[in-house]
Amino acid sequence: MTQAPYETRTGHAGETQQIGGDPLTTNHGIPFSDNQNSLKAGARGPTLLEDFLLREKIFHFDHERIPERIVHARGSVAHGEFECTDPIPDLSRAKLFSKKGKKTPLIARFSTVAGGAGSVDTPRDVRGFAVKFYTEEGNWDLVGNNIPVFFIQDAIKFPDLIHAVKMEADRGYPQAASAHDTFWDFVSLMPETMHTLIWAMSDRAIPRSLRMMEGFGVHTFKLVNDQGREHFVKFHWRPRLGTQSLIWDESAKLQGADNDFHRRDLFEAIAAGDHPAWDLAVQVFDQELADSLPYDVLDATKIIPEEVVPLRVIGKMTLNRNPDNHFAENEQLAFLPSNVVPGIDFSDDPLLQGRLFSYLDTQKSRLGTTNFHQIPVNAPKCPYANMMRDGMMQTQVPKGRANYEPNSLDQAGEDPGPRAQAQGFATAPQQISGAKTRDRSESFGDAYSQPRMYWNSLTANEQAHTASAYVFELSKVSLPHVVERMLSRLSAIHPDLGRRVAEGLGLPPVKPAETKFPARNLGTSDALSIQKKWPATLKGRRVGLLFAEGSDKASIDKLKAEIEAEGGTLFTIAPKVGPLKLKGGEMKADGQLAGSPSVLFDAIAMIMMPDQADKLMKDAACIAWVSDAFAHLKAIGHCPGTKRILDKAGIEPDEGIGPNEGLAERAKHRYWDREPGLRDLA
Ligand code: HDD
Repeated sequence: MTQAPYETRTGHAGETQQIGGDPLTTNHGIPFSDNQNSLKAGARGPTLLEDFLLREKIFHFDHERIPERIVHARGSVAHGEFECTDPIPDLSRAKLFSKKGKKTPLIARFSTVAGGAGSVDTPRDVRGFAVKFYTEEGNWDLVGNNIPVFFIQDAIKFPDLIHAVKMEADRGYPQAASAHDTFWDFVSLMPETMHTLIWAMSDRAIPRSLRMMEGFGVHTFKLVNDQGREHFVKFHWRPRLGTQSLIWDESAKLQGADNDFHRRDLFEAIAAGDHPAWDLAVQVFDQELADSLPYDVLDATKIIPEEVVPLRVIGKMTLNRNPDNHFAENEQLAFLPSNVVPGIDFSDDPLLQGRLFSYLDTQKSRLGTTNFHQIPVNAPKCPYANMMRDGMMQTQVPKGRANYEPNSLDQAGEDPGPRAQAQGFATAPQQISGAKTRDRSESFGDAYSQPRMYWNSLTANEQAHTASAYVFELSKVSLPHVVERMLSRLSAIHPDLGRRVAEGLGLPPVKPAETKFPARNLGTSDALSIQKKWPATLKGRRVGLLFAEGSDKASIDKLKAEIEAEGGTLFTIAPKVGPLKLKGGEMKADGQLAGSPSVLFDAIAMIMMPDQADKLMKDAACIAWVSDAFAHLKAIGHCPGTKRILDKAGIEPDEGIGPNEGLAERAKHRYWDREPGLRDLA
């Protein structure tokens, strides 16, 4: 084969029948004729050492895996593009922001943090939100999360944080869960974790879809224009589908229903041409504003509320192409926060500074070579040239004698190689003075005011979810002193929070933890709540329809058209997938009831004749289907024949429940008001 390795096709030659196009060859290009049988001494005899085909194939298989990422091991990727919608040459000389309409290719990777590569998609966890922009001036990697703050302030604590949250060192569990002793032991000893913790206990940590998450660069970065003028900046991604979350019981059940719920959702949407999009917005401010804030902008455990520094949308990311190969484009994808382009620079945030070191290092460990930048998904799409040479897996063949710089080989008429350019990246000059010390600035000290602001900004329903999440997690902690210490921290955030969580655990209230920096009142920020911004839309959402033999096909078609007209999709489910005979035609279901619980959908509907409904009511899966949808606060549509199923499930009608007519409108919402009557929340 003559294609570059990235484009290498897998041949499909069978023993006797040629299925694909290319001849099946070894890795060295030798065509071979039998991929079914090893070389043996007689048909029933031992395998011969001579069998280089067997040896090469098994050798390669034995070495197929590389170490998974130490954090963010499980992720989903998609290719796309960034379009500049509001150029900012006055703020940054980065070319990707220079012209309206300018497009830059990119790849995005969304991930959970704690679980391994094969773990589930919907645990309570922070989500990674990493974007590699292949700009004309090299790669810019914006390696952020779906939560705008981080657990710790200094990179030196990162290994401790991750050791504490991952499965426990002796027993190797729990996988992909923070609800265990070591995590809460560590965080309860580290007040700086309180702000990110309260975000992680809120619905932010159980997103409905990767397409419905906000993203944040977290740190304060710098923008630098071509006069060298600097501004501080924070980066935000805003999903065009709005920010939406699951509820806890739903996310837990989804882990059984579909481990790949988020990955599948992203892949299927892109495959269907429903390309998810985000606005890229910046919060830009100067040193003077930074100095006026009651917290330090270099502290990654703090946000700057949008009410203080508004967001300015400068571009749009659209994800429009699925990966061709999971290993090549996801496992081998390597992000480096140190990849910035001219016009973007780092701040002195000590967490960011440590990250600049860590990511380069981890790529060598995972990808085995300093030449990982040559892997196609990591390689810049612009030319690159330097005097770095050789190393394991060098796939390029540099020409000429010049492998050092400066050189004067051009005077002898030879190629002297690349030279530094004045317009290339130059670190923004900055005066630094100070004693060499391991101190932490006092300005990083306030651990409770912003968590209090977050708590105060949530709706009553979101507060109940958050307090209940603390109760759930702490109920899994077997060390009473850890629970007590944590309760004292929650009381320091807000007395109501501490009291509600203690009550939820069946414990007496605990006095607020002593601190030099008690919580101040920073007011509220509506932008922090998901529910206050929840979009009324069916776009990107899925309605599950249960039908059976004899259902009215015209009613099904009508409902499908209504859902699709609003941008949603209808997924049909029947006790057997069929094709089933219907009144007015025949239809095959998309899924079987037993394998398609209602957690997979944003709303449900039923269309059935009364006799079929009577039959189905005896199936526990059918009752669970409707009662779960009800408990997960979803809209339910029924027809005259199926109302009896709701009655059997003991479902009290409310505004989310009604005939299939009107479901397309009702399905745009979740019914938060239903929840207090259903669930004993803290
Ligand atoms: Fe990190 C991966 C995000 C702090 C060390 N991190 C990783 C990924 C994301 C983040 C999204 C996955 C990238 C991918 O999809 O391949 N990390 C963050 C954010 C942080 C942060 C938003 C704080 C604001 N990270 C952080 C610190 C350190 C690391 C302080 C170490 C000192 N992170 C790593 C790592 C990983 C990583 C070990 C694992 C795999 C990788 O880098 O490529 O180096």
